[in-house]
Amino acid sequence: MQQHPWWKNAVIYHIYPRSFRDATGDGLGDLQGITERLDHIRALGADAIWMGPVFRSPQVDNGYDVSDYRDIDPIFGTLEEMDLLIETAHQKGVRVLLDLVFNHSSDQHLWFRESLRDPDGEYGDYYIWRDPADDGGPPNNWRSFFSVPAWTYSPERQQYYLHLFAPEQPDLNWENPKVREELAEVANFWLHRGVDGFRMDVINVISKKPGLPPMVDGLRSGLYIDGPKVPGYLQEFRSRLLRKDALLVGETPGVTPEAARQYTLPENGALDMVLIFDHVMLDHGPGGRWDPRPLKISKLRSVLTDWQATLGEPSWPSIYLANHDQPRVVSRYGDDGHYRYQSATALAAIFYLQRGTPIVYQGDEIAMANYPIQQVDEIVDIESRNAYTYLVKDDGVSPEEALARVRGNARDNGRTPMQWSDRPNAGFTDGENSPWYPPNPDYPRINAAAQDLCPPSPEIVASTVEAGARPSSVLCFYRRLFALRKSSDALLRGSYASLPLPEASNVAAYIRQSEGDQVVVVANLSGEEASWESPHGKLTTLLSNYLPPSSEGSHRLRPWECRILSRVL
Ligand code: TEU
Repeated sequence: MQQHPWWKNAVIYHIYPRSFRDATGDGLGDLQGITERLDHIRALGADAIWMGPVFRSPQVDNGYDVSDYRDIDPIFGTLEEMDLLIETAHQKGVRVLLDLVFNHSSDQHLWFRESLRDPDGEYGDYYIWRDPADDGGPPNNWRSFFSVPAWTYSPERQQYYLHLFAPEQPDLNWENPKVREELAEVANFWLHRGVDGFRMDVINVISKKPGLPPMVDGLRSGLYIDGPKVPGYLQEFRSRLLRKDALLVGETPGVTPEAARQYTLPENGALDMVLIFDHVMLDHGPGGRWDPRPLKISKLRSVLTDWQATLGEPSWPSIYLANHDQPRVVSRYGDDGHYRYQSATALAAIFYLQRGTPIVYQGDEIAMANYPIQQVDEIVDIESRNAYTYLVKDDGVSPEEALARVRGNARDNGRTPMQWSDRPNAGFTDGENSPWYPPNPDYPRINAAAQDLCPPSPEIVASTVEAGARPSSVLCFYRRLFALRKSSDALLRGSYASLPLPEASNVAAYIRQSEGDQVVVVANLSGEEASWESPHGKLTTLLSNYLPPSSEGSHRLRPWECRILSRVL
């Protein structure tokens, strides 16, 4: 395994295709739109794109229910347009990662239709079927991630089938070697067409505990999270790939530190990186995602530090602020009002300069905010809508309270159309058709075009922008941040060591270090002034989100101020 492969230096840009750019004018994002906007991605400093699923799908879960793994859904385009996207991206120095949804397919996939029709046929054992329990009910008490029971009865087959997500997303049976072979062949079909790797959806739930024992206290870990055969399945999968250097990033909800290390140790030949979840659950109350609580910075600090330790050498972390399953980070953990620029840039700096590969979710580079959901009909995402329904139906929560609890964390918040300009529909679509989801009403003010006027100087140091000038835009800051990262051996390869801070402090700080190069990163993650003990030595400002930057040795941090300082001992 190469010591420092391309993806350790890279920045990955995460595209939610249906909301990125609609080039055909039907109101839905498409492959042509992605090809058309690759320059925006390249200018950010990104070296690869991860595209959410664009395969044929009934779109029950916006493409995470695949009915044909080898074809492009017509709403996104054609195989030829995918080939053109891959070719154009490569010409621009951008690698392409697809999103493989291999824990489950759509219930409209041929395999499932055949499995249902002919239990003894070739596909009979491609899914997880079980006889009813003695009382005629489901085989066990498992609940899905989407609030519904995890089993659905088929009168045709007179058995239940397992689905850890929606009933329209039956779990594939990875115990069946034919299934594992089929899925490796799907991956090779796309590698043959030139893709460079994959994000693998919920890949740590593909192995279920033998006997499918009952769930106790709602615990999934060990039951079907990080199940016993996940490492072996992944090693076998990698061994079958056309390209052994294909990048494999596993999405691993609920992954334990031990399992994450096991999946990413290079000698294990499983995954290269995992997408962890601890930092996107910090505002979950006892009732989970739909029982939100304010974020405690001390908890965020320890999560960041703990996972940097867990995935230290020789593992390698991925780093993300948000994605299509999460609310917008500037609304969730920052301040999408007065300190929007400062909080968006401070969060980007403290996250993305850690050791690991940054993954930027579309729209975060311009600080897009949550959609102002006022009524339940504006919650169209299946998981979020189910959460609302079951809060009212099962938990006896009032509709008003249920809306208040769901609206802030609903997945719809991060799925509104990308805001390209102040043109109608945020420049997402030029057609007569309205976008599939309305753009955030703040798009005339918050859009890429309005932020694209970065100071001419590509230099990194803040001083290239006249002292006292209004800070540049979030987009310009992101560009500088990733240019700085690319220019610094400490930030690319260096070690990570957090700086101690009092429990009550809202500051986060760490030092990245490689031979002779030290970079100190500090951010005040609050809207109040804060203080910190800057480390001794000669400090020089490389980048700040305030202009003029504070004096290097200043212990004072303004609201949401971040500083990136080089340090010479
Ligand atoms: O999400 C995995 C997952 O854990 C989801 O339950 C998600 O994290 C959830 O919203 C957290 O509350 C992946 C995809 O990213 C998601 O879009 C799909 O809906 C899901 O798998 C099923 O394929």
